[in-house]
Amino acid sequence: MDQMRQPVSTTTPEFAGYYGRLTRSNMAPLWEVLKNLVTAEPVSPARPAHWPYEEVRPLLFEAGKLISAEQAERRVLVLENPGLRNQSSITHSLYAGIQLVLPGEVAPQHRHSQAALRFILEGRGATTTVEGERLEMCPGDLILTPSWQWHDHQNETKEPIVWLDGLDIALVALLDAGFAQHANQKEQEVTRPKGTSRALYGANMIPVDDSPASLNSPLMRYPYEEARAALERLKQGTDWDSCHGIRMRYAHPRTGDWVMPTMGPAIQLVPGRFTTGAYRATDGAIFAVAEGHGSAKIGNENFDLSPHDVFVCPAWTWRSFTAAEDLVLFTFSDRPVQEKLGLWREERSADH
Ligand code: GTQ
Repeated sequence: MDQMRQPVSTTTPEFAGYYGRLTRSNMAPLWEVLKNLVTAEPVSPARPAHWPYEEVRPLLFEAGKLISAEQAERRVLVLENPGLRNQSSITHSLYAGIQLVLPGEVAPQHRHSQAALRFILEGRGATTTVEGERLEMCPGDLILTPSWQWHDHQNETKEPIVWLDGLDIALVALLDAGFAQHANQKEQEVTRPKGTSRALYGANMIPVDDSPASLNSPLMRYPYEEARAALERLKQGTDWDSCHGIRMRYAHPRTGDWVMPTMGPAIQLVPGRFTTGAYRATDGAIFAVAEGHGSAKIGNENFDLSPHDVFVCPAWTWRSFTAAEDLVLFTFSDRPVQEKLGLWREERSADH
C-alpha cells in the first residue's frame, strides 16, 4: 500500500498556515503522527536496566540515617527506568521501589487506589498490617496490599527489613483514577488474629458461605518456603520450559486468576547451568533475584545477577537467562491487564 502513495510536501507556507489555524482550534493533522501512533510492533520508551543490590543497599541505608520512616511516610528509593526519567516508573505502566524500615520504626497507615505488592529481600519478622490483619514478612515472601486497603508497616524486630515494592502508579495515573487517604492514628487497630486469611483461604479450602470473590486475592501473604518447595519439586519431576525453566504464577484461591487485577506476580527457577531460549512478551516485566547467581541478556544488555538485584525487561524486548547455580527470580508485570483487554502476546525465538 505504501508504495502507491504519492508523497506530499507538508513544509510549504500553505500547510504551515493551515497547521497554525488547526492548532488555534485545538486540532492536529493525523497524517503527521499516524505512523508513530500505530506502530508495527510495540515501541517502549523503557530501557533494559539493572540495579545491583551491592549498589542499592548502601544508598538505602544512607537514607536510613537521613530520614525516618515516619518523616518520609515511606522511606523508599524509587527505581527509575533510565528511559523514563522523573516519572517514577520502572516500566511504562508500573512503579518499583526499595523500602527500608529500621528496628522500632512504623511507616504510618494510609490507603490509596494504587495496588501494591511487596517482595521481601532481607530481614525477618517485621510486619505489614493490611485491613486489620498483621502479616509477617520473611525473605522471599510476597505480600499484597490491594487497592484501597489500609496498610501500615512496623518493624518490632532487632534487624532492618528491606523489600521491593511494586505499584500500578503510572497505570492508575493514565486513567486519572487515583485517590488516597490518611488516618489520624499512625497504626491501625489489629482486628483479626495473625494467620486468619491463611486459615480461611490458604489451606485448599474456602468458607462454605463465603461472599462473592473479589478481583483481589483474599490471601495477602504467599510464603517463600511454599513457593520454593514447589519449584524444587518441579525441577526434579517435570520437563523444564525451554524459555523459562520452571515458572509459576501466584493464584487467587477463589478464581484461579492472577492475585490482583493490575499486577501479575510470578516466580521462576532457572536450574543451574541451564540457559533459557530467547523470549519476549508485550508485558514489560520487573525481576528480583531471590536466590542464586547467573546472568540475564535483556535486549542488547548483559547483566550479572546476584541475590536481591532488580532488573527490568521492557515490553517486547528479548530476554534469556543463564544460571550459574539454581537461580530463583521473582517477577511481576501488567500482564493481567493486557490479558483482560485482549492485548497480551508472547514470542519464543525460533532458535529454540
Ligand atoms: O508502602 O504504602 O514504594 O504507598 C510507594 C507508595 C510504597 C507503601 C511505595 C506507597 C508505598
